[in-house]
Amino acid sequence: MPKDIPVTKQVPASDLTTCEATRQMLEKARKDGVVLNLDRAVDMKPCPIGVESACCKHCFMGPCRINPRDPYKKVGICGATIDTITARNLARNVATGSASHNDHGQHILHLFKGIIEKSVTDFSIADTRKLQNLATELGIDTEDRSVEDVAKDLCDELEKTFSNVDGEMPFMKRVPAATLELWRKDGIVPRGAMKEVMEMMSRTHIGCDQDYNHLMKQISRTALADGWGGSMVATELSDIMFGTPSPIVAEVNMGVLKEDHVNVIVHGHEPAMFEGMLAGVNDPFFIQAAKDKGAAGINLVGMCCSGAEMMSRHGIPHAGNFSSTEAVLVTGAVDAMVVDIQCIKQGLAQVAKCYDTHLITTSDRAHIEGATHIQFDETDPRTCTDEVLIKAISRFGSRSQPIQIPNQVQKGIQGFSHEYIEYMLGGTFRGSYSPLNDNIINGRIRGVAGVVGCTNPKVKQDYVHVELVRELIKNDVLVLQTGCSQIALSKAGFLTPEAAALAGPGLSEVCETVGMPPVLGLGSCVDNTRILIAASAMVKAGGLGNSIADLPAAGCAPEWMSEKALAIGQYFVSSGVYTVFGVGFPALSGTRFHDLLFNGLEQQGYGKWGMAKDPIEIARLMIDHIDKKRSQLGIDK
Ligand code: XCC
Repeated sequence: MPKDIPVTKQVPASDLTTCEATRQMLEKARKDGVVLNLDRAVDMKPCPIGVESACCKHCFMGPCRINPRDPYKKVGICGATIDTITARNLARNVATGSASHNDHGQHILHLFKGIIEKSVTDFSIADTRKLQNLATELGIDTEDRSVEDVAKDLCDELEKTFSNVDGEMPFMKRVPAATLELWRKDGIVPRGAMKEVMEMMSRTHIGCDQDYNHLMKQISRTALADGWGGSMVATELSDIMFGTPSPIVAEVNMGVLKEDHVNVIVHGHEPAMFEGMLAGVNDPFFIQAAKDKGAAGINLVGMCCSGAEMMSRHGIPHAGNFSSTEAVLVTGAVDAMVVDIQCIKQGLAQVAKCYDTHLITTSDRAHIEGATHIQFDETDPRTCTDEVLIKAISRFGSRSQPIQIPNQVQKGIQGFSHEYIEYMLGGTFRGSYSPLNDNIINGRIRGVAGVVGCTNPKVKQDYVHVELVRELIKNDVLVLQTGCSQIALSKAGFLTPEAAALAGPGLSEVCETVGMPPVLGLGSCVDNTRILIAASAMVKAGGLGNSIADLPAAGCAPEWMSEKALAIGQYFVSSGVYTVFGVGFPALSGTRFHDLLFNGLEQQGYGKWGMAKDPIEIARLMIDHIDKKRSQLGIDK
């Protein structure tokens, strides 16, 4: 086994994760002399100034470091205050997060265009009804027109999401009037994503925008260009091309790997390569090739967000979230891990080498030193996916590693698109049969919480996600989930109708009547836009105020780690949602910029940020906010 870089200290594996499968694999890795992310995290001492975002390295006169205990005692060499420094740092985090989702969305649009123009023939339009509905919503004439004509107009319209340099993004048509009015008044309606990200980067250059209140506006605009822009394009067009999710049973955790099968894991974010792999593994030629090597078949499994998306849409099994992607390779059972973009740790290359697993990159935007690159091309997907399968089948035939697969596996119901939630809860959000708004107004459901986002080895894996959600549903708060958080709760068994027994009396009554779990999984991180759409539909259905900020709702990313999470958090705040982050927050408490984020924005009519580390404390903050909104709406009892 190749030598790994050793760590200098270790703590018990059970201190690092509540995921039993990951714990077992971490123990095994240690015995094997292999170092995983969870151990590297213990060994790392994050910079105490950087963690407070009190350091500026936007020019080379510095880096300038501000003392977090006395932040107004000093300014940077250029004179930048702590507020400017922190605002600029957050601005660039949000710009990166927004760029990531918009890049994803633009790729999805490109694929859609390829289908319309027939340069892409391996994919097609799966949901024509959604296509027509979306086109109508965006003001495109659909009457007596072919699907192709409507699709072409929709494509042209959605292109503006990225390319506009002025005006308003197409999806502004979906924003509740009062929310949009506030954005217009403050000049933060996003124009085009490329424009917003470019302007954000330009304004944060040394000596440019140095008023944190003014920077805040562009931070909001750049974040809104993510949630109501590229992410929404990604979700909506992926549904149109690959099918709109509806409830489906899927298995989660490392026990989905099968010792007697060729195991292929797809990890990343964009659905096209994964969809291509799905076609490949069902090809009788490859099934036979696997059997010829002694395998019972080919087992295709997902991880992280593309896994969450494929699980929601097709019930593909899911092996685990962000903190488990290295650990899963320690099973020795993974014949190939195929990746595209985002959240793919470079450490995977070394762990894959130690366990003789093929790590295969497929996107021209993400190569990894030590991995094999096989370019995925939407116009010819099989060239890539066939080569991946040949490598995986061949590795199965010559497996040299002892196999140890944790037997943890949990079934759950996935695939709650916003369309399905609307249908399930009464056809409209305020209707005659058990609709969501009525149940909120009558108090059976106290409010709605979005619990989303990553896992972060600074906290025990999955612990904050699970304990937070447990407390929320106990207090009759309906929980909507995406991303790695959804996987944490799926592993813990909360995405089952039986979990209604853990809910408070009101929520459990609704769950039992409708036959739904108290925790609804909506998909990947771009699918957070389903929460925005559901929130808008709740406002428009009436009875819960005029803007998203009026809703008895709150959001949380309890174990966040990525810049995308900051962009998502900010677009929820700017849309009107109180959003609590766990782990920590990159702004210094007691500074003016921190006060703007955590108080001032709410006074201006937006949502606001919150931060707490303990799950019960996070739940208390969210429930108090929900109760405050209920009382403002006059529906508290
Ligand atoms: Fe990445 Fe999307 Fe975070 Fe998971 S939740 S760690 S961003 S994979 Ni999106």
